[in-house]
Amino acid sequence: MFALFWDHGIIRKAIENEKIVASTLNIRDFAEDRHQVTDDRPYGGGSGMVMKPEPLAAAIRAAEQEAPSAHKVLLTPQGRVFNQKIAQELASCEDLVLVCGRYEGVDERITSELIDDEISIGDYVLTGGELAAMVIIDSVTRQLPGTLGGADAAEKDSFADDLLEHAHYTRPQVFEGEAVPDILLSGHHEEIENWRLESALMRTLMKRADLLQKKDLSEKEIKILEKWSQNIKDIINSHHKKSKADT
Ligand code: 4GS
Repeated sequence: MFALFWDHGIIRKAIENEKIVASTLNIRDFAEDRHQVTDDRPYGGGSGMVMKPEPLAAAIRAAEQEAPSAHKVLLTPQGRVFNQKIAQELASCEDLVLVCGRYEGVDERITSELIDDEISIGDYVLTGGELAAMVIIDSVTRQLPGTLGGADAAEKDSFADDLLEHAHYTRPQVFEGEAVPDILLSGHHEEIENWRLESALMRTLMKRADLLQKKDLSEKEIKILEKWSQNIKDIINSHHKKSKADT
């Protein structure tokens, strides 16, 4: 699963430019028996299998040999829900060991004895932790200096400041009858920045009001929200006046 992941785009560049070093261990290779069994039936009965502790422990310890001070993360729906803040936190770790479970789950003694941190990429169930690990590697890598094409685009990202991105446009100027906003063609950098902030605020209000609720608003942002609020009040007011005049 990881071979394709390492081989494309920004992750590939990050590896080529030695911004990250990445490798995988297959838990199966740490099974002692001839059939390389890594799962077993759950104590207490029931359906589904559990990951055996011995091969998993051996694999984690082998990873630790490579990176003794690594932060060891288990990908599991039981974990804290991943977000940009956690991505930044993990980006500050020198080394990470990401443990991917299969089957119904891992033996609890692995979690309690060998794992530092449990992370979930969201409230849904995957067939394995590998995709979750890739999500984490992807978002953590792009936090590292020198991994993104542009002049550190990670700092301008949505979520870094609890705002969604402003609307984006590229050529052609008119696409299927819809034109690019004039202001973006004007060359007035300050007005363009103001437009982008207003666009970002509007999109966040419409699509993710929960983000705006918890955000630390700047003076400028409050001014914009107050302007909208006043506009809406004016509209409602004139509507009331009209209704009164009608009766
Ligand atoms: C997640 C998740 C996950 C749980 C792995 C059942 C196979 C599966 N991992 N975020 N066993 N959501 N893991 O669903 O990280």
